[in-house]
Amino acid sequence: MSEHDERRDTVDQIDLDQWVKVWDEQRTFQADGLTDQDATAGDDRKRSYIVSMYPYPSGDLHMGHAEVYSISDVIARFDRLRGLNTLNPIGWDSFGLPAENAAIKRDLHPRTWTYDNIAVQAASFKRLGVSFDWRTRLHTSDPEYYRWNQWIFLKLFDQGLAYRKASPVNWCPKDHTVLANEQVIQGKCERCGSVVERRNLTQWFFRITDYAQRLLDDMDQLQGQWPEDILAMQRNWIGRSSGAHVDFRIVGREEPVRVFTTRPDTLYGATFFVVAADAPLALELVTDEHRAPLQEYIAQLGGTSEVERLASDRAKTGVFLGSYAINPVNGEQIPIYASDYVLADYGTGALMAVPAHDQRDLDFAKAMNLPVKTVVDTGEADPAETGVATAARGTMVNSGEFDGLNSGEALPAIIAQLEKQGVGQGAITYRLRDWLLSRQRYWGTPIPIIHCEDCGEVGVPVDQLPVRLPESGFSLKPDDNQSPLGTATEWVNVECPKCGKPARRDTDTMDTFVDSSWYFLRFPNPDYTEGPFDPEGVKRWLPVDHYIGGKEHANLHLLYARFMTKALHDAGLLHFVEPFRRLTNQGQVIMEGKAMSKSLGNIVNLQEQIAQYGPDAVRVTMIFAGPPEDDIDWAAVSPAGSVKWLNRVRRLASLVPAESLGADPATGDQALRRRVHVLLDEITQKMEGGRQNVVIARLMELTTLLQQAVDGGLGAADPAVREGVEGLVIALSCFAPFTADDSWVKLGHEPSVATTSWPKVDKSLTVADQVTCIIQVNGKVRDRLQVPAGITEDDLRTLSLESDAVKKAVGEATIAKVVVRAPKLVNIALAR
Ligand code: ANZ
Ligand code: ZN
Repeated sequence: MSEHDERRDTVDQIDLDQWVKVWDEQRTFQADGLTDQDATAGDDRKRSYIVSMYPYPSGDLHMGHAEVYSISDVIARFDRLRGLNTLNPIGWDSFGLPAENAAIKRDLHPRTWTYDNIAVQAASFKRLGVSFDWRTRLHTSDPEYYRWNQWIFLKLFDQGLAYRKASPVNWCPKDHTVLANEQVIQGKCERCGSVVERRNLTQWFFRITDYAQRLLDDMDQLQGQWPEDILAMQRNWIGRSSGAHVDFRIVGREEPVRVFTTRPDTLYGATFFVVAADAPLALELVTDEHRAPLQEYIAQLGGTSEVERLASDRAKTGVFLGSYAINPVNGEQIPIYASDYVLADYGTGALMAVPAHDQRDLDFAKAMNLPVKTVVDTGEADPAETGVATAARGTMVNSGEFDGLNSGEALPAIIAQLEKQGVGQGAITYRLRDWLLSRQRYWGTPIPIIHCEDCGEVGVPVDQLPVRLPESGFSLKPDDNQSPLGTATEWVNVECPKCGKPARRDTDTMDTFVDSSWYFLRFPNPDYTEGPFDPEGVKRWLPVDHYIGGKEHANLHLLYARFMTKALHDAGLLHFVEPFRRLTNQGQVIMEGKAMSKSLGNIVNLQEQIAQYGPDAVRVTMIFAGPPEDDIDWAAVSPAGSVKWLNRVRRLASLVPAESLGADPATGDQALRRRVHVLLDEITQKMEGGRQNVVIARLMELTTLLQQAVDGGLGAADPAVREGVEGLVIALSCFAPFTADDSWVKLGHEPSVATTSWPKVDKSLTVADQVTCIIQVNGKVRDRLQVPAGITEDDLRTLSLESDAVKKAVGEATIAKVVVRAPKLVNIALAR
């Protein structure tokens, strides 16, 4: 049969739209008691809240969407069949830059583009048969949603967790907006690929660094439930370092400069001092004579990413500032340099350089011809000669009173001495920076702050929320000095809520990561008007039991959502501190080994696949391709094969006659039942373990087994056949909902199969066959034991010697020999 015929077989025979209608009408996928909680007051069923990361409406759904929602849908459908009250929500992450850029290109309002795409995606989700509870639907670009973004912002603002500061930031010259560090990939804008510039700008931040330690500590709760690599990436991103702060006095300056070091034990080896060239400190420490070269150096810095700046294999550059720092432990004056290998916003933006024991410092020392002084003897060759810094522990040398100590002991001793002298203390630093959330674009949540000359930053009173985006009177075309909201003069100019004087609205909008840091809290009641989320709904459904989405969010979204959850918990609004109990990251759908991209021209169109093979076959193919975490190479899978299998299931279902409906399976063929139940048992276990691809393989086996039973003379009417086919169809409904419901009706049932129960495995049928074993003592039968047919000789020997009848027959005698013929006979010979 050609592929073309296969396609007709599926698409023509199953009326997809009709099934979507049935499920809608029967409210098949609605969680119980979502809106009317009294209705389930006495309901002690466990609840299950399955969330897949909500989509961005960039166009129609693509293959990646089909994959992630296929995976999460299997989990939700399985839970529902297992009798859990299951909530599987859907919403849209509908603010963001692409809408705005598309709108500029097409001369539309970003809203038009966005909501048109949402409508297209919603229809596609229905065509795919994803079992969402549509009552949860939310769009973050609705004023009803972003109002609460503003409310949360103000809450954090009141608690000092939202603040504005000037700092060097990443600026995309093409998108005309700042970018978070996370949005800069190898020095380029994640969105448009332009080389990112460094600019000193005043921006809004959330104080996520206050939560750095808790973000680390609470990972204990996630251990074993989140993929290990994601936990490692988060740990790395938070980047905890312990060491000391040391204050260096500066010659001719009142105020000392503080550095952070992880190696206070190397303090005697500091031979120079380096500050970040782009930190204001560099301009403070430079002498007049050296100002011009410094400014020239700073001018060349733009565009180099942090990763590149820190890279150890990068040639070191810098300029002398003409000033000197004084080493607090020995009073030595060391020259101060500015360089780009020191980051302005890590630690204190300044470091003591110990070239003997830090490779970057050594490279810089070589480039600038500065002295190298070994203070920890590690037994390795002299760094000054080899050019290789020694980082290991060793014996202290050239370090005054600490000489001879092991450097591991010297480290706390030096910290203690610094503390005693009031020039330093033990310290912990995190690589994590505060979350830069302001953006200079239109299509986002307006920041609800009014700037007043007298009162400063004043929060918009909550009863005036939402601060709606202006509908007109603004220009979407961004320029360097004015963000789109800044051009909306009428909207900008308001009265100060505190003093009534003329004031100006903040013209920035929030990064969409703010929207997505709490959306999962609102799903249980997206129309709630008393707060960002319904406390009752949150109590019933949160935290999320299983969160499914892409690995690309390991450092961004997941960290922000964890932070927001903790901040809202601290504000007394949540009863938990971690939002997602369990996390699964699906792989990507790729083509011939490569990520799909327009430039490679290898994009597989989801709608074409659905049109050709039907939604079920596309879903089954996605799942069958491998474990959820693995990439799927669409060139290596066979949707046509899936179509064939699904058609086999449907044919099988149509063969089972009505007369066996309701028949007791125990009256059917027991040999077939045993094999069916062994498979169903394994299928259940693999479902629980999340090995969805293995489940498909077993379901295919089950199909073949049942087909052979029918063809092989047992006949389709045997109650054991019906039992097997029904089990197959119920389990299949997690993967191929249209085919399963179509088959369920063929089997004589009312729809929907999704409202039935997961097949019950009869454990007595899954144990291996038993045989009777005869136990003889000196040739006389003394006992008969029921043993598994596959029992080992050792087990059988032990078992027979434990038999009471055998013990009695042996009495005080000594056993001379035990001959075991597993599984049927054991002969025990006694000594004479
Ligand atoms: C002296 C020293 C001696 C250092 C030694 C290391 C080894 P982590 O581990 O990543 O936290 N450092 C401090 N502030 C810096 C900045 N703003 N930009 C770049 N580097 C900075 O790194 C901490 C170490 O990185 C600090 O310890 C400091 O160098 C450097 F044998 O101080 B160390
Ligand atoms: Zn005022």
